[in-house]
This record gives sequence, C-alpha cells and structure tokens, in this order.
Amino acid sequence: MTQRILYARLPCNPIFPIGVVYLADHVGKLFPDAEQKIFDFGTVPPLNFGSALDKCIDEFKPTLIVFSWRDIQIYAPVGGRGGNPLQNAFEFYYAKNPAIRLRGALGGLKVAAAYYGELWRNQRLIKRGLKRAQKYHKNVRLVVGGGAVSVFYEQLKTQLPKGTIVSVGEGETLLEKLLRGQDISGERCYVVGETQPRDRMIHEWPTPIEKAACNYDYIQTIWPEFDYYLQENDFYIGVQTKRGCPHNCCYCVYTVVEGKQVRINPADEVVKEMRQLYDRGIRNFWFTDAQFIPAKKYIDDAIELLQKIVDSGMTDIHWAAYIRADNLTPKLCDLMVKTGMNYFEIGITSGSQELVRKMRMGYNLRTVLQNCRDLKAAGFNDFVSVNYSFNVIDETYDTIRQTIAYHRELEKIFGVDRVEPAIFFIGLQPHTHLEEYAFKKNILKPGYDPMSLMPWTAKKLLWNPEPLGSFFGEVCLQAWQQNPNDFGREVMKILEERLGVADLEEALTAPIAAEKKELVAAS
Ligand code: B12
Ligand code: SF4
Repeated sequence: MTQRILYARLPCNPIFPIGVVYLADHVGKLFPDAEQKIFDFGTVPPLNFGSALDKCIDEFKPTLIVFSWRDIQIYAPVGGRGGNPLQNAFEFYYAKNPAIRLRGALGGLKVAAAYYGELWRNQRLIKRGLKRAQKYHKNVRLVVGGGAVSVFYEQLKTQLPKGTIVSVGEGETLLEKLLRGQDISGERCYVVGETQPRDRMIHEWPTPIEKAACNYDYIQTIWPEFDYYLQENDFYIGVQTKRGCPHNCCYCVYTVVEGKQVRINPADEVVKEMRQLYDRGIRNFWFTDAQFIPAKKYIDDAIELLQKIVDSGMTDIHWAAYIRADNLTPKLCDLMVKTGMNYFEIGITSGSQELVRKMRMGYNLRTVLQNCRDLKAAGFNDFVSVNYSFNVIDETYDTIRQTIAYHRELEKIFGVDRVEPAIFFIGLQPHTHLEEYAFKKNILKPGYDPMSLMPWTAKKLLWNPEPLGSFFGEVCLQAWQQNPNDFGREVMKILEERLGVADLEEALTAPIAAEKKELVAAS
C-alpha cells in the first residue's frame, strides 16, 4: 500500500515550520512514491483548528501522522500568550504592594490558563487527528516529535494516546525506519503504553545524516499554504547549516537534543537551498543552528559558506543567528557584514568571567570584546542582542557590577541603541547540569514535574534563587514600572544606580580560586 504521510505542525507563533519541511523533504527523496502533505496550524485561525484538521484528514486519509510540537515552556520577558510571563511571575512573587501582587497573581493565572489551555488543546488535536484518521485506516500510526517533545518527552508519556511513538531530536532516521518497516528500538524514541523511555535517552547521539538542499519545488507541491510565508517580507525563514553543539553550558539542553558532535551541512547545499527561497522572493534568513560558529575549528566552515553566498550573487539578503562571538576572525567579520548579517544573539549570560567559567560556558569574555571590535571595524552597524541571565549560580553584587561594566563596553563598541541587553532568567530545563545542581542543593527533588506551571514549582523552575532572588525581583519590578518598553536597558540602569560599576579589567579576570566549580562537583 502506498504510504500517505501527513505532517501536522501544531499551533505556534508563525515561525517557519522548518522541522516538518526538512522531514518531508528527506522522506520525499527516499520514498518518491509516498504521498505526503504538510498541514501547518500556524497558518490557521485558532477557532478553525479542529475543523481544518478534520477537513485535511478527510481529504488526505493519512496512514502515518507526524505531529510536530515546537514550544511548550516560555519564560521570556516578552509579551507572550496571555501576557508577559516573567513580569506576572515577578509581580506575584516579589511585589510588596498588595495591589501589584494581586495584579501579578491575576496575570499569572491568565498565563497559566493560556499555558495549560494550549497544552491540553494540542493533546486534544493529536487525539482528534488520530481518531479521525482511523476512520479511513484502522492501523494508522502516530508519531510525535519536535523541539518541545525533545525537552519534555518523559512527561508526555502519560498524556498521549497508547501506541504513539514519541521521538527525541531529529526525526529523519526514525521516519525512514518506520517507512521501511524496520526495527525502531535503537532510535531515540519510545512507544506510549508499550515501551519506556530509556534512562538518559536524550543523551544518546543522533544518527548522522548527510543533509542535501531542501527541494522547495517538491515542498510546494505538498504544502498548499507555503505561500503564506512568502507573502510577508518580515519573516526570517529558517535554514540549517549544521547540527550539534560541543559545549557544556550548565543550563542548556540544545547540546543534548542535537548532540555534541557538530555535523556540517555542505556549503553548496545550503546555498542551493537559500537560492530556491531567494528565487521565491525571500530575503531574510535565520540560520537555525544551535550555534552558527560552535567552536574555533568550525570558523573555516562558516567562512566557506559565507564566501559561497557572496559568490552566488545574493547580495541583497539579510540573515540572523545565534553567534558565539568568541569564534570570530577579521575575515569572518568581513564576510558576515558583506553577506548581510543584520542581527545576532550572543548568549554570554554574564559579563563576569568568573561566573561564565562557573557556568561551564567556555567563553573568554576578553576575546568576545576584541571580536566585537573587529566586527564593528568591518562595518557592522546593525543590532546585537546580548542575553544575560542573572543569578544562575554564585551571583554577588561584585559580579553584577562586572556585568554592567562589560555591557557598557559593548555599548561603547556598537552604540547604546544597537546593543540590547536581553534580560532573561533561566527557565530550568530537564537533562541539564543546572537541574543536577538543583537536586544536589535540594532546591528540586527528582520526580518533580518540569512542565508544571503551579506557582510553587514555577518559582523554582524560573531560576532566581535567594539570597539575591528578591533583590532581582525588586529591580525588575521597578524597571517594568519605569520603562516597560525598554526593560533590559532599564534594568541595567537601575543596577548601576544601586550598585555602581566595576572596573572592566575585574570583569575580564577570573580568580583561580573560582575554578573550584560547584557545578563540577554536582555532576
Ligand atoms: C533557532 C531557534 C529559535 C529561533 C527561530 C528562528 C526561525 N526563524 O526559525 C528564534 C530565536 C526566533 C527562537 C525563538 C523562540 N524559541 Co527557539 N529555538 C531555536 C532552536 C535553537 C533551533 C530550532 C530549529 O529551527 N532547528 C532546526 C530544525 C530543522 O529542527 P526542528 O524544528 O527541531 O525539527 C527537527 C526535530 O525536532 C525533529 N522533529 C520535528 N518535528 C518532528 C515530528 C516528529 C514526529 C518527529 C519524529 C521528529 C520531529 O526532526 C526535525 C528535523 O531534524 C531550538 C533549540 C534546538 N537546538 O533545537 C530552540 C527551541 C525550539 N526554541 C524554544 C523556545 C521556547 C522558543 C521561544 C518560545 C523562546 C521564548 N521564550 O521566547 C521563542 C519563540 C518561538 C515562537 N514560536 O514564537 C524551545 C522549545 C521547547 C520549549 N522549551 O518549550 C527550544 C527547543 C529551545 C529550548 N530548549 O528551550 N528559537
Ligand atoms: S548555550 Fe549555546 S554554546 Fe552553550 S551548549 Fe547551548 S547551544 Fe551550545
């Protein structure tokens, strides 16, 4: 029987559904006879979710449904579902004024209702899709994967229908084996009600695949709504140039989801893929890699790719990515500017070398500064977002003063308006070193529910421990009150007013004693 594979990307802010596009492309290349269709809830109005899914299934009658679930946990200081989750949580936990506390509680309720509403809605959509498809094919199979599933695969085992295959990380080889009728027990997956997720399954390495350019002529034939993403010109369309990150940053789960082994997609194939999008009018690209330049030894790969983009004549494009700015060279900076990089995010987390080391981030902050100067000298005049997460581990007033000094130096390099301090608090994620640390410190107990948004759990997962937790709570509340539209800069300003600023040299120097890392002891 011809396989009929339906890829359903569950509701999500309209971020280009690159995950299902790549899966469908991979399967289409290997099984040219398979019938495939992409259905993206991101392009459907919420009131029509159920009926649109029914209609799609009635028309397509799938034998295999691939549900892709991108995000679940959101603790960013940005307007999200039902409000700004960070602000609501902080108002509830830290406000002294009872009226603001109440507002925080109500706001928190709204966020929690939206969060649980979406969680349950997605589970309902999965069940509904399965049931509907069973009307046409009794043995239809259901596979669920994607970013959110990779992080919360253990929790989902009680929430999905029996027989669902739950997949961690990339899904290409799993789908390939399923379609060939091969044994899938070696893949990073389990079957609800039949097998258990293996202990530390997420730490298993993905099977390397050689990635060729996605064939968008084909994708367009199986995805009627593709045009949606072509019409608006502010979308940054995802293009992956590599997979994997070799680092060990204590709070990060990318390095286990994608694996530590970096696998480079051939530059010619990446350019070929971009060209197809370019010819369809796309000018903005997001290199969706965990890190665009994960380590020094990948600098040459980045140079090769960017040079090939220059050679391709796509001169009016823009691109953005997560960049480890410790891995730049003047040549790379020059190519970044030439190829239209107009936004990047650096996740240094702290401006204190001592803390950066304790968090196992492997950054040399002095090198980052020098490289930023090179980038500026190469003509970069666009936007940088610097992600700071205060109070991850061993934060003190001194390290805060160092972070301010560091940020002020970045402002001198790029200009105050061009460098945005993005103040995050870490949302603690399972399978990270920080989780182990929280167990060791008795902040969390094994068996806690990382998907819970109940206030007592959320307070621990939204990582902001005492003794400095209340201080940061107060500072953030003041910043929202004074200047909600420029939250990050306001936080920096208030911190500087209250604590002063360190000498830059102090920020860049980590005393040797600090190397006795608590996190090392925790693992
Ligand atoms: C790049 C990226 C971004 C970029 C996206 C740019 C763009 N235009 O595409 C930016 C910076 C904008 C971004 C924003 C956010 N992101 Co983000 N992002 C990523 C990142 C690093 C890569 C995602 C990606 O596109 N990968 C490449 C594609 C090809 O892979 P993929 O989509 O995951 O698909 C593969 C597999 O997942 C699998 N797969 C997918 N579906 C299915 C289905 C089945 C059945 C199977 C078998 C397999 C499978 O196969 C695919 C191909 O190999 C991931 C972390 C990571 N390393 O995965 C986080 C990640 C997806 N983001 C996440 C979040 C939360 C967000 C935000 C909500 C953060 C925030 N608080 O604001 C925002 C908003 C997103 C939105 N919907 O509005 C979370 C989601 C999980 C969660 N915690 O709930 C992740 C996993 C990071 C994390 N660990 O927290 N993000
Ligand atoms: S934070 Fe960035 S550099 Fe660190 S492990 Fe995660 S992806 Fe890699």
